[in-house]
Amino acid sequence: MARLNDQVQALLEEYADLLTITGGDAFRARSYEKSARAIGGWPTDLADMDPKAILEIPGVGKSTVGKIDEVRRTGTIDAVEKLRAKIPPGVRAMMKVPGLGPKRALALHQDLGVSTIDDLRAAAQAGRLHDLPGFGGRTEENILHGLEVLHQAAGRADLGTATALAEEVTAALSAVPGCLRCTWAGSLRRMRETVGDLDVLAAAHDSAPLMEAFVALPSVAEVIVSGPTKTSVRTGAGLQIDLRVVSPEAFGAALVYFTGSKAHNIKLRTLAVRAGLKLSEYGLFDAGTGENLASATEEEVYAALGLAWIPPTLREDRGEVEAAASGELPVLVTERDLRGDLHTHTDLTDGVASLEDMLATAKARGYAYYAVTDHAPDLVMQRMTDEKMLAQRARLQELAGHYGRMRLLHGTELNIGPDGSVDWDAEFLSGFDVCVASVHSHFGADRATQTRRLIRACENPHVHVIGHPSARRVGRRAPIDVDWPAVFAAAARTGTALEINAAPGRMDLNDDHVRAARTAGVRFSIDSDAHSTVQLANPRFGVGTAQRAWLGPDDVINAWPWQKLKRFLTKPDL
Ligand code: DGT
Ligand code: CA
Ligand code: CA
Ligand code: ZN
Repeated sequence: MARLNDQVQALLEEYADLLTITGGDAFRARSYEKSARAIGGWPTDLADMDPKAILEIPGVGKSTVGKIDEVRRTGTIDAVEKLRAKIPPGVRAMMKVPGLGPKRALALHQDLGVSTIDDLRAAAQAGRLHDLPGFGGRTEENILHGLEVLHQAAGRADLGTATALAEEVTAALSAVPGCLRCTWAGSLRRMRETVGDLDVLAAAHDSAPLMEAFVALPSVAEVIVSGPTKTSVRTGAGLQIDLRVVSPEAFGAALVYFTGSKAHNIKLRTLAVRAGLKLSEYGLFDAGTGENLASATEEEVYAALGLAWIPPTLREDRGEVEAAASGELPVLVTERDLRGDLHTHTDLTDGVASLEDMLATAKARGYAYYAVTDHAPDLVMQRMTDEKMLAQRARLQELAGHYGRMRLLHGTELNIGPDGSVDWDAEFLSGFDVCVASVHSHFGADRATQTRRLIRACENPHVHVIGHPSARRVGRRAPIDVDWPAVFAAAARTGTALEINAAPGRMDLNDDHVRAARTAGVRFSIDSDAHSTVQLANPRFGVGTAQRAWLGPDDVINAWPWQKLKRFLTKPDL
């Protein structure tokens, strides 16, 4: 099961949305939103906490404690169910369309009788939304974009959700007597940004105890098919998990096969055929004699094909097989290479943990440096002021040396305005050790505007990193429309790093963009964008993206020692 915290967070966020659109008390809605975030970011699983301890989570009151108890007992919240029932399911689906949002979805339903996603698409395509109040400019186009984003993500889980589930399932199965190996394969092992289903592989002489334990897992809601070699289930959240149990002698070949990708497997099989061999999920065989040449480990299978072992994140048939054949596989950046985090928040803005708690968790990660980058004042709802920022800087100076060798950097996350300008004047900006600058508004502007905007931000001598450059939200918001080659060239020319934002809901830049940017000579920063101590563990997901783009430690500025990073943070005169 995912943490109870995540389940409660999702329900409370939905409750806040439903309250807002059904005309409920806006103050109550905001307070539920706040407790939702606090609970999602709380490091201890709610399931292991008593009500008194839960009440001590900042932003959590008695009524929320009652709702948490309800979720624990029933899996849902009655008040949420009641509000859900008031709104037709098609309209609730429309509310999730990026670019439309809850209020406009409800208005369309009430004024035009548009009550399904299909109605909405037809109306937008026919240009019928154009002249409605609140639908001006590029709204119609953005809604069509949003429908595309939803379609691509349909039924797919983000990397964070999928990883948590995979860890839970493989830990439970590994504990079953007779289980010799258990790991995940498929797109999750390749660390794609979303995962269609989970593929779990186990080795045992007798599969029955594993299959029994699997279908009895608490997160399993439905068994789709069950047999001695393969069982498929669906979780309560709707994600499919396939478990395959193989004999230990065939584990390596099965792991290669079920890790994929399909394109990578086809390439391997072609290679095998040319050498007079046959490759399957059971092993690599001599096509003539049927002799088993390799099957127990992945290394043996690759070696018998004349290849070095290929890291799963590369297995997409993008040149990795050729590189493995000629001994030219890249040295990839790993999570252990990361020496710091350059984009993090505290409860001074929208984080849910204190500065001290964030620092203590960062120190435990073994970092050599750590930047606090709370939001800047142009994001009005964050209520940042010069005084608050300077007080935080003073506090950081007091804390210097309190966290071992970890160097504390004072930074900020600036807002890139529609014209490419950022918060504060040059003098104030020069007081920061590091500035991340990100797009948080005007997502619908046209390509020329967005491109100019990002290039101008790169040209700003105070901006070191462009945060979540495409501003997309996985499955929820389309990327902004940008001439990427032009922005990559500007980032390279100005010595501005582009972020690989590792929050699983962002994953921004994505692997394709990172690959193109690297070719253009860009450097990257793999950041957590943590708003809680738990999220400081996000960088592992960004490392997946970096590896998929073939990045090595030299390409990543927060894999550099402090002295080298320090030089990078002094931008060249343009
Ligand atoms: P997903 O689940 O859509 O995110 O993507 P994958 O890559 O996990 O795909 P999935 O679950 O359909 O299959 C898992 C792996 O099994 C896949 O990466 C490669 C292998 N596989 C599945 N079907 C085929 C096939 O028809 N031919 C070959 N060569 N391999 C296959
Ligand atoms: Ca899969
Ligand atoms: Ca599958
Ligand atoms: Zn941001």
